[in-house]
Amino acid sequence: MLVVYGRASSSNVQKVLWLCEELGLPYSTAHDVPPGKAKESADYSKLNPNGLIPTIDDDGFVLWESNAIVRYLAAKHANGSLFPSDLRVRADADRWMDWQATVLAPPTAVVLLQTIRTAPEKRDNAALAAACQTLRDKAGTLDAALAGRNYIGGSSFTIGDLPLGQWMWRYASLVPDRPKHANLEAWYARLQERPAFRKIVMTKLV
Ligand SMILES: N[C@@H](CCC(=O)N[C@@H](CS)C(=O)NCC(=O)O)C(=O)O
Repeated sequence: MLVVYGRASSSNVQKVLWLCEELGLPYSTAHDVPPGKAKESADYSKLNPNGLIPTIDDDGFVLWESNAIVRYLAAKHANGSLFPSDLRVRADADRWMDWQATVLAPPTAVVLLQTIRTAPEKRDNAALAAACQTLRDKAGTLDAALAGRNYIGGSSFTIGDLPLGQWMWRYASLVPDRPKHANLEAWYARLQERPAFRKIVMTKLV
């Protein structure tokens, strides 16, 4: 059986768990450690030399890097649906996974650290304000990309929506004074209709 290593509150773990729930894949979880503690286990570091979560073990095949895991599981179990068979449709959706990881994740990490993980009197308010503003601007980029589309890859829900969707929950939960973005809000409402999104992503941020 598929084993997903990592705590369920982690943004990167949620991409994988959400996909498993969407596909109805049986899985078990392991290594549910508090934030910052993932690399404290020598056994876990043998699975993932980065000491980061998630990692999967799929009947002996060990893989880390959340987006690579999502691509692998979707290609294996959802080829032609969440993993589009049309090369250009797939590439279109897929690039948003990398965009989330490289463009959205760094400022989002600052916001998480400077809000729910830091007492108000100890916060770096300048860093927090700058990260929030970056995310408001990038939300505008995503809003424009969603014009005329139900999902980021087009009319159907695909792998591209998973990293962005977990980010959207954090953006909507933590960033104040968000500009009105009609396409983004309509897409977010569509995600919230999905039981797997509500179960895995719309949970307490820690
Ligand atoms: N690029 C990696 C990043 C993984 C990552 O940074 N995971 C965080 C949790 S979201 C982590 O392991 N932090 C250390 C910890 O929680 O101990 C991926 O996408 O899998």
